Amino acid sequence: MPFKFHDSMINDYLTRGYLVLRGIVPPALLRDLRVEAEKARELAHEINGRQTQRIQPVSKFADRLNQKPFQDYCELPELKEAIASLLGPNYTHGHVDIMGILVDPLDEPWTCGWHRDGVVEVPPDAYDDEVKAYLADIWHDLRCYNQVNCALYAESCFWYVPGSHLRQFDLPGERQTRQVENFAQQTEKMSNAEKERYYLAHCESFPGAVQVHLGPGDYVVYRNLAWHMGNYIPHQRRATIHDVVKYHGPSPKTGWVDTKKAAVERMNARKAD
Ligand SMILES: O=C(O)CCC(=O)C(=O)O
Ligand SMILES: [Fe+2]
Repeated sequence: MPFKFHDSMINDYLTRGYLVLRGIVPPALLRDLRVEAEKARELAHEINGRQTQRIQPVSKFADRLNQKPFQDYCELPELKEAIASLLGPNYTHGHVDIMGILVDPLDEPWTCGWHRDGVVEVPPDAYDDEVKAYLADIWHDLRCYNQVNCALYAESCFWYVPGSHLRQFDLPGERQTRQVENFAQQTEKMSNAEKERYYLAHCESFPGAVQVHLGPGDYVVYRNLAWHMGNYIPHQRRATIHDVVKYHGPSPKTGWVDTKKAAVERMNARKAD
């Protein structure tokens, strides 16, 4: 059945923080994208090692990857219309100079851990009131923080906490594990099956966590200030386009890089005291 946008999807996106546009990539384009994504997957492991989970951006590898299917994806009328219906004019859903391909690691299960994008860019000890105030100004601004996974093969790697994008504060049990947990050390002596179960338990134990199951050609757009994570298994193929929905207009707010830098300096000064 061809994809059809329903107005109720706007409410779903605003309240849950993520929305799956089921089967929005037509089969002919899906086939062409898979051909290039297979090459990208091999290239990712060739360049970044067997355990790597991504290659980015696609345009950097124009000598090895045919850009045409990715450009067609960026121009796809169904996606253009759906994003315009969801967010209004002046947004783009695909960019070859930003988009990556998320791929399965070859040897072992792996996870990136629970995080809120943006927040995770600041060390937990540096996440002080000034950083919070900066983010508070744009936290609910729909022009910012819209991210995308578009699955070329069925996959269930992505986990999300619906509604957590609506609050900047955390609830009991909501704890950043990306960059905080030493997963490699904790799973060092485990078999692959044990690691797989360990990481799955890590996903499931987070309060309110939902596993997002994507079919081939499904496009999930999500507020990435919400709690979310990726969980990767070597025997399940993954080739998923990873991109943002980008707003084209006056920048809602600048100075994030300086804000992060100043926060780390304040943290270091506190530690030196
Ligand atoms: O692999 C995924 O689906 C999520 C990746 C992610 O959360 C990130 O890159 O920040
Ligand atoms: Fe993320």
